[in-house]
This record gives sequence, structure tokens and C-alpha cells, in this order.
Amino acid sequence: MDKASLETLILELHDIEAVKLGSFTLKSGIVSPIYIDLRLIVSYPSLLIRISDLLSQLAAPLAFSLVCGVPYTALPIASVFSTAKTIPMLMRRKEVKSYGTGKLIEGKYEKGEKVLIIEDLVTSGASVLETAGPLRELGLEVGDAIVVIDREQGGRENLAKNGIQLHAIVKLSDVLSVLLSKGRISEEKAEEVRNFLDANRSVAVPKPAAEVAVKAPAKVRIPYGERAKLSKNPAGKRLFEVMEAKQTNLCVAADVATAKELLEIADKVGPEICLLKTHVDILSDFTPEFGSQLRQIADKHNFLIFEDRKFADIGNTVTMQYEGGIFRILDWADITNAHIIPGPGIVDGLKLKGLSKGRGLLLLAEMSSKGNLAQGDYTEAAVKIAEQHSDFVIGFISVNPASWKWGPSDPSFIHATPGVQMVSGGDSLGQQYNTPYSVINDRGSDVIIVGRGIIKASNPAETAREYRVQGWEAYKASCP
Ligand code: S5P
Repeated sequence: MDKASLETLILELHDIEAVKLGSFTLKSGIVSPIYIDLRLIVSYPSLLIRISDLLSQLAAPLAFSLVCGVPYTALPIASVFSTAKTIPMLMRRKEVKSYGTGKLIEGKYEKGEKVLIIEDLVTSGASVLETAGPLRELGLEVGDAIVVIDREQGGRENLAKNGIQLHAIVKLSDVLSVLLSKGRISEEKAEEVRNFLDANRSVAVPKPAAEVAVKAPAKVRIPYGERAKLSKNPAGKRLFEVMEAKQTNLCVAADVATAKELLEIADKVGPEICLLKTHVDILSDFTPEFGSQLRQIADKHNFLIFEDRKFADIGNTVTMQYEGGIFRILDWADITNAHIIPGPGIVDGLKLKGLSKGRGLLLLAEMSSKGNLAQGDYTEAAVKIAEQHSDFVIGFISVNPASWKWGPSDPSFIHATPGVQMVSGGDSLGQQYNTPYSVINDRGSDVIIVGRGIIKASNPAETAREYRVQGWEAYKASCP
């Protein structure tokens, strides 16, 4: 690729203010001295054609029969590339169109075809992986991604770990040197950007490979509808029935600050979920009416309510915590959960109050956070306690039940798994994420619990729909 055309490209991007210097707060909360926004290029068709030409040069040595742009900014770039080279394109939906059959990938393809991903800007590589995931799940091969600008913040390395080679027209450091050499920015500004890049070399590192690869299901699963018939607890039975009827294994963790927001989000995501998980003790405006207000929404959309109280005290204390206080969880939550650290007395205590009201209990057999102690003998003990109380315990919070050597043998127990996002990785406080496909298909769980992946999305309802479709497709793939 010749130097002059790269220089021209960089200067033109600067001219149209697609590259800006200043002080910008990025989505991640980081304050950056440089901001790149290639959405603007749709207003400059000749620039779009030139970018497509440069991308063609990058793509020349690569083997592929289809292209797929990462939504949204790269879609026009991919379209121009596709028509200029007469190479067919696939389109990944960010939002799934309708209830029911919602396809994530549009376009014609054969299993085994190689797809070249086209992206405008790569930071951590997460968006490229979000597009590679559903393509790979359909049996398509993804080995390369071409991009206009590589921000040099770990994307190349993260993608390589996931089997994708990144090819960039320019790197951010090239942009800086050209702008500096042409007197567009001062040496101080260039230094500031370099320092920023050095301090942020690796953004949100997703875990490697296996998560987006297609794998055989760990165990052949008994369908949810069959398991509803086996359940000894009314809440457990209803949960399976709702899952089957609404075709969803999605639980949204509505971790918002106020009851008002929670009720709003419950109404928005209601059609997509089987279960809504709450932490009522984080709601600053909780009132005694909250329970009945949420129940109304749950009835309207046919989902169950799960108060994630994580009881952890002796039997006598938890009876009071469950029934009393200001929250009166027993009155409105179909399901709650408990740690088994105090021994089986905690289940006896909760059951004393909950069983006659048709409530159900999940036991925390594993946790999603880094370094947690719920594993091995501890997980096995949770299974034993559950088996002794299968009229009240409906299942487990688990992370990798497919790996459990000790059962449970009873298929009426349900597994619900937190730590789910479209791309594997984690947060800065030890949370660890796996993808819906991995959780349901590889790890043998039944319900995906998704919090920030949905509630922090710009459109929670659409995003919930996308998670529902992914979770359901993974379930279908693991059914006989
Ligand atoms: O091990 C666990 C158990 C639970 S219930 N790890 C978890 O993250 N959770 C809960 O799931 C957690 O309290 C939060 O409400 C949700 C995960 O939220 P996210 O925003 O990380 O998806």
C-alpha cells in the first residue's frame, strides 16, 4: 500500500473531523485525548470508495468467499467493498427482528465457507468477536478481519487468541505521525496521545478461542417441557412451562438503582424473559407496594420473579429475613436463593415459610466470580442438600454443571448461570463472563442470567431479544 495514499486518507479523515483531538469520555468511562468516529464517512462517497479500494488491497492475499461488516459503522464500507469486488455479503443483525424465528445472520451461505469480517475501528476486538461468534455457530469459517484503523489497544492480540488475524489500513500511531509531520497537531498533543495509548494498551481482554467455536453439546438434554412434568415444586414446574411456552431461557438481572427503573425495565424486557432477577436491597425508593407492582408486570408478561437474596444464616434467622423486614420477599418472589455455608438448616428454615406458598429455592452450588470457594466438595454438598429437599429446592446457581461428577441425577433440577455476555471476558471486580452458547451448550446450563449486558445496552428490549434468541438456539442445538 503506498505511503502517499495512506497520508491522504489520514489527512482527509482529519479534515472531515472523523479523527478529533481533545478530551473525550469513551463508552468505557476512560477519558481519551483522541476520538475517532468513522460514521461520518457515509457523507463522503468518494472517500468511502477509496477506503474500500485500500481494504481490497489488504484483502488481496486472503482466502474468502463472503464478507460480513460489523454493525453499524462498517456496514456501508462492507457494502461498497462487496459490490466493487462482486463478493457476496452477509449481514449480522444487532437487533433481532421479530419474536420467534429471529435470525442473527441474513444472506445466503454454505457451511464451511470462509467469511472475511470488515470493521471500521478496532479497540479491544470485542465487536469483531461479536460478529464472528454467530457466523461460526452457523458453521462458517472466520480467520481474518480487515479494518480501517487499529487503535493498538489489544485488539490484534485478542483476535489472534480467538483465531482471527487482524489486517489494518492504518494504526493509530500512523495517524499520529502523519498529523504531527503535517503540522496538524503539536508535539505535546502527540505525546499526550502516545502516553494515553501506553497506559491503555490492553482493553477488556476476552478469553480465547473455545467460547466462539462450535462444539458438540456436553450432554443430551431432556427438553424443558418434559422436565416441567417431573418437577415436584410448583415454582420450578411453572418456570419450565414458561420457558417452553415463551421459548426463552433468559433471566434478566435488573440491577438498577431505583424501583421506578426496575419496573420500567421489567415491562420492556418482559416479553423476552422467563425470569426476572432482583436485588431489592439496592433500590433507594423501595416501598411496600413494590412487590405487587412487579407482580402485575410479571403476570402481564408471564415471567417469574427471583429475588437474589443469597440467604446465608441459620435456619431460624432466615425465616424472619424471608418473611419479614421491609422487603417481605416471601410475599412477592416466586424464587429466592441461599448459600449452603450454614448447612441444611437454612433450607429447612426457608422451606418452613416458602413451601406452603408454592415458592422455590435455588442453591448457590458454584459462583461466577474469580477465586470463589464454591467448588469441588462444596458443590457436591449443595447437590446432596438439594436432593434431600427436592420438593422445595428447584435447582442451582451453577457455572459449569456439565463438569459435575456427582449429579444431580434428577432432571427436574434447573441450572441458572450468571456471568453471561455476548463476548467472554470479565469486569474489573472479578466477574467472569461466558457466552450464551457456551453456557447453555458446552456447560450444560438451562437459564442464562444476564445483567449489565442488557440493562446497560442502549436498547435493553432489543438486546434482551438478541440474548433470548442466542440462548434458545443454543438450547435447541443441545436437544436430541
Ligand atoms: O455467582 C454469581 C451468582 C449470582 S446470583 N454471580 C453473579 O454474578 N450473580 C448475580 O448475577 C449478580 O449478583 C448479578 O446480579 C448478576 C450478574 O450481573 P452482570 O451484570 O455481571 O451480568
